[in-house]
Formats: sequence, C-alpha cells, structure tokens
Amino acid sequence: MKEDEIIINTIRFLSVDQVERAKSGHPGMPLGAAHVGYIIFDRFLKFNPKNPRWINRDRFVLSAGHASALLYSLLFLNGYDISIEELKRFRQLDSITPGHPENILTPGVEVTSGPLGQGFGNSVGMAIAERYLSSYFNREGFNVIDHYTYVLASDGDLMEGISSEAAALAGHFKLNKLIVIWDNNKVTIDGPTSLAWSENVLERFHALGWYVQDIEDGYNLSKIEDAVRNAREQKDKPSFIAVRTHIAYGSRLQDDSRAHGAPLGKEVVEEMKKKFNWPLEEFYIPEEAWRYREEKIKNGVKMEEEWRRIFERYRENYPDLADLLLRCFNRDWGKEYKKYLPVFTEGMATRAASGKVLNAIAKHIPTMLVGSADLFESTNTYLHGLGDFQADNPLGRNIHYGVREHAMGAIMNGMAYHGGILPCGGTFLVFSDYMRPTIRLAAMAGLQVIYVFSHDSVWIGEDGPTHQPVEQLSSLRLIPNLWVIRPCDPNEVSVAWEIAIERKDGPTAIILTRQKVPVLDRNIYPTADNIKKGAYVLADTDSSPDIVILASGSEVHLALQAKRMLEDKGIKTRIVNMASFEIFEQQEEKYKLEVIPRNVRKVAIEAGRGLCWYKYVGENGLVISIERFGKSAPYQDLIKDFGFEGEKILYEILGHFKIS
Ligand SMILES: Cc1ncc(C[n+]2csc(CCOP(=O)(O)OP(=O)(O)O)c2C)c(N)n1
Repeated sequence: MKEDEIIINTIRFLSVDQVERAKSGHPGMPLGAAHVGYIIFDRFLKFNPKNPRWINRDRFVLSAGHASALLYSLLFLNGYDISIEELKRFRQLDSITPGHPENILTPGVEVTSGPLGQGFGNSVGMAIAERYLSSYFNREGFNVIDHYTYVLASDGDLMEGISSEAAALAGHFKLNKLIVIWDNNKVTIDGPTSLAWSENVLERFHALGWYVQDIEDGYNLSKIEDAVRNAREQKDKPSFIAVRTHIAYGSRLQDDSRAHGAPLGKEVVEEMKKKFNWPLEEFYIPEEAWRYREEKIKNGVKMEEEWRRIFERYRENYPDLADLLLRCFNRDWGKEYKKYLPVFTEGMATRAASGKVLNAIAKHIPTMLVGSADLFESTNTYLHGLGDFQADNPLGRNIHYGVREHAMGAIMNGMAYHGGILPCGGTFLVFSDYMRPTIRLAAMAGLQVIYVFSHDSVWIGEDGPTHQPVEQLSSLRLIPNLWVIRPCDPNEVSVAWEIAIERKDGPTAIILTRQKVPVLDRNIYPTADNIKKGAYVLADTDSSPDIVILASGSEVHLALQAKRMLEDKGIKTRIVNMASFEIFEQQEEKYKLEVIPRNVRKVAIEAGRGLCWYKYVGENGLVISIERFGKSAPYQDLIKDFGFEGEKILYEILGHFKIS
C-alpha cells in the first residue's frame, strides 16, 4: 500500500471503530470522505498540532458535525493532543470526543457543529475575519495574517437555507480564500437526496459568484488535489468543489442511507477490513501512521516557527500593531474606549443611545465589526464615517448582511471562532427568532458576540403583531450562557455596552426600545453602573418595603410612576431594576436577598410574556405582562389598550393584594 492509502485507511477504520465501540454514531460520511479530509490536511493545511490556537493557521471546518469520528481520526493522525484512549471513549461521558464536535472540548476542533449549515455559515465569518485582519495588520513583506478557510460540507449542509444566505454573501464579498468541498454522496437520512432535492447545486453556487469545480471521479486523489490547487489560485471568488463520493464507501452498505447514522455492525466491518487488507484488530494503527503523526507534528511546529520569525521582525518594525494584533486575539479590546462612553442628560430611545455609544467607542476598538441585516438605520448600529466592508473596501467596519439574519448570526460566530474580531450585529428583537440557532451555538461555544435587538416590545406600535416581540425576551433568557441586558435609560445603555465588551466567555444581547424613554437623574437614583450586578434597588423606602416592584427596560419608568401612586396611599414601595436576570443570578446570595427580599409582596412589570418572572415574585406575587400577540396601532393607544398605565397598574396591584 502507498502511504496515502495507508493513512486514509487508518482514518476510515479508526472512525468506524469509534462508532462500533460507542455503539452509536455516524460511520457513513467518514468512510466516504476520509480521503477528502486527508488531502486537505496532508497537502494543504497550515497548522501546528502543538498549538491549535496559532493565529495564522488555516481553518478547517467540518460543517457536517455528525461526521465527528472522521474529524477526531484526522486530528489524531495529524498530531493533535487526542489520545487513542479518547478515540475509544467516543461519545462517552466527559470524553473529548463527543457525538458532535465541540470547540471548547477538543484541540483542533475549530467550531461546534452538528446543526447542519451552521459550520458553512461560520466559515464565511472566518473568511471575512481573515480578509479584514490581513488588510488591517499586514505590511509590505509581513503577511502576518494570511490563511485559507477549508470546509467539508454535506448534502444536508447545502440543503439548509443558511448555506444559500451565507454563500451569497461570500460570493458578494469575493472571499477567495474560502474553499468549500461538498461531500456529494447523494444520500441523507431518509434516503436518496432525489426525494427532496433537484436543484442544480453547481449552478446555484455559480450564480452566487463562486468558482465551481466538479469532480465526478471522486476517489481520484490527484483530481481533488488539483482542484484545491486551482481553488487557491482564485483571486476574486470563493471556491466550491463538488466531489462525488459514496456514503459508507467500500462497505456492503455503500450508498445505503442506513449507513448514515448507525454502527455498521461487526460482520460488515470485518468483511470490509478483509477487503481492504486491513487487520481485524480494533483501533489498529500501522507503524507508518505513527511515523506519519510524528512527521506532522515536526512539520507543524516548523510552520509556526517560520511564521514566528516573521512575526518577531514585524514586531520590531511595527510594535504597536503587533501588540494590538495579539491583544485582539486575546479578546482584550483595551481600556481606551471606556473614556469615550457617553454620559447622557437627555431622554431618547435606548436604540438611539446605543447608536451614540457605538459611534463614540468604535474608533477605539479597531477590530470591532458591526453589522445589520438591512436594519442599520432602525437599530442604530451604523458606524458613521468608518466605511462599508466590501470586496473593494476590506477595511470597512460596517457589514451589510442584507436581509439574512440567520447568516448574520452564523457569520458573527465564525468571526468570533476565528478570533481577533469583536463581532456585533443588529436586528429587531422579534427577528432574533430568525437567528436563534446561531445564538444558541454562540452561547454553547462561549463566543464573544454582541447582539443589538431593538424594537423590544409591543410599544413599537403601528407595525403590528408580526413585528411586536412578546415571547422573545423571555425565550432569550432561556438560553444558557447568553446574557440578556435590557437597560432602562440611555446611561444604562452605555454600561450595557461596557459589560458586553468586557465579557469574554459568551454572547450578550442588548435589548433596546424604539420609543423614547426618560433619562434617570442619577443624583437622585443610584448610578447606572449598578446594572453590572444585573439588578439593583433603584428607588427605595425609608424602612422595609410593603411592596417590591421589579421591572426591566422601559417598564422601569412605569414602575416608578406606580411607586409614587402607591406611596400616596401610604404603601411603602421599592423599585428594583432587573436589567439582566443572568448577571443578577451570578451575584452572591446575600446581595440577591438584599435586593429582592423574601416575605414581601412582589410585583413584576414587563411588556412581554411573564412566566420567567414568577421565580422572583413567587407564586403569590403579581406579574403584569403581555400574554397575547400585539396589535397594530399608535403606541400610546396600545399602552392604554394593554393597561400599562400608572393608574391601571395601581389598581391591579391593590386588587391583587387586596389592599383597600
Ligand atoms: C439543522 C439540522 N437538521 C437536522 C439534522 C439531523 N441530521 C443529521 S445528519 C442529517 C442529514 C444527513 O445527510 P447528509 O448531510 O447528506 O449527510 P450524510 O448522510 O452524507 O452523512 C440530518 C437531517 C441536523 N443535524 N441538523
């Protein structure tokens, strides 16, 4: 056997053995596409397995995360810190070889993938990050950022709409260092792709501005190699390479959808090993493969050393740039921006305040890229004077995602996975639903991504129920590790941004109003900085309160109004501003109890669904919320209609607690 063949077979059988041992997993794609992964890693990929976070490595994204066994085999053979024991613990509790790849667990895994199409979207973000950072940091003779992004995508990845959204942007931005390889095996779970897929995929990518190549003879290694070489030569197009493969290649179940997601079974595996002249021993690794692994480690270390030599000279010539580059990859966005966080004295919509904050600080965070899904104006996310990111303007700081929220979310994740970029993006809160799968993954993968969700309640008015979020705020709070901050006035917006920029280990959603809100006089009320604790006592009584009202965002002002009315009746009322549940939950128990004491009547007010507030108000508490879809009308009329007025609130509270 030639070396290529030996290594490819090692990858194939290590993958199959992982699935057999686990008694679950996906053997089909690893068998069918092992050689594709091998060619990328062997012939092209620039990486150092001893430093998986080397900033100028090529990125390899397995978009079809179900083929995780293939990725683990590849990473193992390429010298990453994954032991054979871990391969044997595939899909087991606390292993680093989980069912679908997770970036935070396994060295060399670039993205958490599995929900099909997401990895594809991420890769576009990585290519944008590379384009921006290389344009910003490289200098004559010093290409300190200069790498490709490779993707292995399956039929399912390409059926998902997100792949079209993201591919359209990649074509538009002419991301020539993005190379997608399609594992064109024509089989999904339910059977042949022909059941539900008759578009001409090659023409689709062609139409989206990609350089398209089609390899019918999909097991011809030199054809794949040549195609990738061609792809790398492209100057103004991302590349799409279709490789005709066969699911469960070489086994009795070749081309059979049953091989997609279940172990092949001992008999089929042994039959196949015999056919390939492979020892029957499980997890067999030939001498050649061990030697290959050692070689890859040596090569990888050398590759990074070469880059380091260049980087050291770069640092001598451009010390500030070099320092900034490293800081950005550490998600250290500097302290300078803090000096420019605005202090507001006038009321305005919190979205407008957010726009002012962003425009004041963005200049001081040069790798912050802000985008919007065609709602820059409404979300106030545009960075004025900092240009649009386009093929001919790679240093533009505003990314026009077009009307593509789902791709926006995945691309932002891709930029965060890549590192060096602080991605922010905005749309209406109601359309966070369109990007929810990506928010969930950002939270799972611990990505620093900042969302600006404006138009945060039915108070947006005339656009009506389709545009009025009712359940979104609560449903975002359900996503673990996502911080949701709903500031109540312009000064809290400044602090919300600071929180989001300083938070390194997960995403933050800043929830903003369309309508104007007053600015709280901080000579009377505690400082806006208090939202750094999530929730705080905004207005209190001299002695212990009879009633505690909790509220977020614009409803805080309504709560203050209710307090005045209640106190006119001699009812001592405390107002708690609950800007962020998640941050509040991280405070010490003592603080939490100080803010929201037990054994006192509690009320929550929020213009959205109220279920999540019962945790704080208790079963006897009162939640004044909106439990149905909104209506199209001027916002003042809606406020009346929904009963979110001081007097109505007052009587609701009195009635609920039977206070006469
Ligand atoms: C968003 C999403 N929907 C559904 C699934 C469940 N699923 C896993 S693989 C797959 C399709 C498998 O077909 P293909 O992508 O061609 O992979 P192959 O059969 O070649 O392994 C589906 C529907 C998923 N992982 N993600």
